[in-house]
Amino acid sequence: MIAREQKGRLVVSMRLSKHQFHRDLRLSSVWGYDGTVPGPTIEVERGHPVAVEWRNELKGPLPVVVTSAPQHADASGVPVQCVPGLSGGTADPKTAAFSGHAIVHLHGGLTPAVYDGWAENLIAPGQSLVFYYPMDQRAALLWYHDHVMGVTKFDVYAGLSGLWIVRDEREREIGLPEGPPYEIPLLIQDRNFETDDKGQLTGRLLHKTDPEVMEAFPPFTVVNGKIWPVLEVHQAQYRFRVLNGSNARTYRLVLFKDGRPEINRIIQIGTDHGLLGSPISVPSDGLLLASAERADLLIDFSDLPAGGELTLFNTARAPFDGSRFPATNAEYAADLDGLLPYPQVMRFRVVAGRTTPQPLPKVLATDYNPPILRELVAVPHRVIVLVERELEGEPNMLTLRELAPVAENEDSEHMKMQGMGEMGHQGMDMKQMHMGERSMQVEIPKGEISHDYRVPTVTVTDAGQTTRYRVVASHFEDTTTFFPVLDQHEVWQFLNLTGDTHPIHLHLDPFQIISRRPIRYKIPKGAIGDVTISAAVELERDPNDTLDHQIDDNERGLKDTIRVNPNEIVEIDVRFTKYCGRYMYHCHILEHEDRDMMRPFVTMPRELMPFMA
Ligand SMILES: [Cu+2]
Repeated sequence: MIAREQKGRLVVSMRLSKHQFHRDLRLSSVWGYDGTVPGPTIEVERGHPVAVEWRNELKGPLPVVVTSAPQHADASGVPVQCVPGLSGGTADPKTAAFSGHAIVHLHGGLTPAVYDGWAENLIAPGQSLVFYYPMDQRAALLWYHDHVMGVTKFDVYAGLSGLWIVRDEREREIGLPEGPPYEIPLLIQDRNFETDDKGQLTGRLLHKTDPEVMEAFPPFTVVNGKIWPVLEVHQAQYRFRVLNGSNARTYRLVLFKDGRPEINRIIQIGTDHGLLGSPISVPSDGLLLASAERADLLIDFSDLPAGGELTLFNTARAPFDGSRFPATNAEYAADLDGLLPYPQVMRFRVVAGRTTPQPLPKVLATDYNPPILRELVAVPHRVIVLVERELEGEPNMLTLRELAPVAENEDSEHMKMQGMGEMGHQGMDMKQMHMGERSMQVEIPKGEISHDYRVPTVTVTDAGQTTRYRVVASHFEDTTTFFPVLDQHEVWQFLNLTGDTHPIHLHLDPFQIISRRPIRYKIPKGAIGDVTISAAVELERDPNDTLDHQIDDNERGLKDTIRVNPNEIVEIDVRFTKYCGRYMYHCHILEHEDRDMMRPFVTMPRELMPFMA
């Protein structure tokens, strides 16, 4: 769907329809944009605004069976998420009652707040909204997808996602392939299906979780709506626009030929927000893409004989925790415990028709520079911890905690907020909680140690300097605490206190990574409450930590989604430039975002800040 050909005015209808994920599979009911999976790819030109009328013509019920299986593994020890069928679970009646509320977010779009797809501004079935996209942004692969509060994971899984390509003159100067046959988008997702009484696949989509894993990691890899497709390619160089559009799964893609990885056949030229400064090779282990991350790749098939075949494998375990896997073993990456029963993603089959690749310039993008660290020392810093809260009788909750430094004279004020004002400072002792040879100081009432009465703080120790923080917001609906001023650089620090990698996404402008460093931390038992957390964090390596905490070359571009691995702090340089209003940032694992790893921020013009209440 090329916007220019329709004078920049597009109509996209969300519809219930049928889709065949594989030629051997029965038709699946889906919710799709224009009824297709994925939705139509929308192509726009930089600087040419586009208006899209998003029509909600969906009909319920949700075309996905949702279940949580009673056991993590079946009688033979196979994790239930690795196989089709409900695995003893019952279909969730609440999701079956959905009538089809929707809201559309253009991921990566520099979009005014009213058109950004706020998660609570729903379009009911039978309603429509016209969203206006200025498209004053560099060429990049964006994507549009559903973003409804609490149920994004089901709406996207049902089929509501599609690609959106912004084009510009810089790409044409470089001579990059544009459109078919040599530019091909690859939208990678994973899906599972229900089975009937005889164990036969019915084609009905299945979102299955289990008591130990609250994210769905379906076994079948789907590329552009097809399971394990084969793509015929000429003896030529191709440009692949790759997006991980899965709910939760991270992919580490390894191109394989004749039993060996062919990592060097791939040149990466772009990331989330378009061209990198120069062409680079992908990491030697393979190309990592967490949910919502994109890569612009050139793959040269021009030296291969007709009939040659290459396979793209995924070697990333799920849930992904940053751990490595050698590319040479990609063929053998199948790992049931790692919820990766089939590492195959797709195949390329070379057919006759030779074209010599165009030489690629050494310089690609010239419109951005790396962050200048000395200029970031004095800018506003925001600290966010990622935590997993264990709950009795229901799945754990992955959530964010926004922190603010505790001023020395602020403690008594803070205790009042905790409903403990009458105890005052006199009733408190300073006791030390030991963690190895280090210690964390926690204020507790005289007498028995009880976590109910602890003043919750997070201490962060960096090079001997300790800063104490308190939680200022936890849930999505808590008070907004982030009011970034337009054009002001900020440093956002994400500290991961969980065992999984989280792809953190900021709406609106792209950002750049500043640093990725190891941390170690101690969370006292029971210290993660509904809105609180006590933890001691040190910016040094945990002795049990095996990750390298490196920044890959392909992460040094303009990003909108960044992986934060376990035992890690990631710092990003954030600057919002143009649009004021209420936006969201969140983990892009949809099961996390829905429960409750998402928070608002409000961008403001500087001159209005003094008038904010
Ligand atoms: Cu997450």
